[in-house]
Amino acid sequence: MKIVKVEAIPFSIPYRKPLKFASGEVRTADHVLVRVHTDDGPTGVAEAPPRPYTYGETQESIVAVIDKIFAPQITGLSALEREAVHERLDRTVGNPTAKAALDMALWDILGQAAGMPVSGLLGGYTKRMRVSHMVGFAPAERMVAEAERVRDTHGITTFKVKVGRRPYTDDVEACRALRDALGPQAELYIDGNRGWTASEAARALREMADLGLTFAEELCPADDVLGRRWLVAQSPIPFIADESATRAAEVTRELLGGSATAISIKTARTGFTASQRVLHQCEGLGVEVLMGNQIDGQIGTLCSVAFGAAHRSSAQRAGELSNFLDMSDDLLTEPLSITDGTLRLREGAGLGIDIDPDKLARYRQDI
Ligand code: MUC
Ligand code: MG
Repeated sequence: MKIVKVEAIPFSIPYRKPLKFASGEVRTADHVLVRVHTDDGPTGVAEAPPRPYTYGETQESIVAVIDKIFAPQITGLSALEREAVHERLDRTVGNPTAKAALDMALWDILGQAAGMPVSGLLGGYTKRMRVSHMVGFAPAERMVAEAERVRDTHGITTFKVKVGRRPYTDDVEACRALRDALGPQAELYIDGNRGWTASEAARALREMADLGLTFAEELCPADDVLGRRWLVAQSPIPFIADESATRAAEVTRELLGGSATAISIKTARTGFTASQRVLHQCEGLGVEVLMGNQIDGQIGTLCSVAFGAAHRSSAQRAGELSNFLDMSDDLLTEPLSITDGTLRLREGAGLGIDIDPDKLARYRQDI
């Protein structure tokens, strides 16, 4: 189980339709495939999605930090020495998705070695999760058409609506159009990706008070410390911290500071080890969690559902597991599919990630 080699392979797969939101947009999945090889058998696999507007990482920086710093630091350690691995990774600040991919690849190794699914090792709560779909910026009628298509094709009835545009009334209009079209049984919540000021967000929330929204996420910048506390104190619905709470200490700061009342867990940034800490922290504090999406491909989505389905608290709510639907292709030999609004776990040992070598050869950027 000794780590003998770590690969960081950049690959690029275009989206059929870009996803636009207040802090950026994604047109191509410029991700990094991470493979951790051991001396006596299993190779662990995961992917890291660069999100420069959220974490400062790029595809090039992820490859560089793994090749130049992390791989030399962890080579020679056993896959069973996860705490020692993290101690070494944490000598470098930041780089959350690079660290998370290494963590999840180690869990994949452990699952394969034990002949057991990672989701079972993590907690084994359920075998499938309800799926929430993210609706990006577009004119209101196109957002409605997308939600209806996703509902009719995949049975999804929970939608996270991207907001944070100016004027904020464009988003109020889009949310109202979605509620009118989807009816009262659909679950809607909003994510501003820090696009509004606290006062714009407060007005928007007031004007949407009759829409039955479940949550509001990151409506204004966490750096607007007092403005955000003021906003959260008057929010009629739980306020989710996403990019403001990317590690356990930030979760503590946001919750205890009154700047958030629910937490988005993203395995793409906290892997399984640190995601479990955040989840337990939230359970202990009595705070709701949601499985978020870092605009993951199918590999990342398999990781999210493995974690989300493993625990009672993360399986309560629909998880954001559908962003891969907009990609023109992916690397798995057997593509994921969402049916009846749910995504099933992969059976078998480890994470069940089986990479198609022809697809990898077609999309990799390093040869
Ligand atoms: C989300 O929930 O915000 C967009 C930016 C990011 O960091 O994650 C995505 C989705
Ligand atoms: Mg978010």
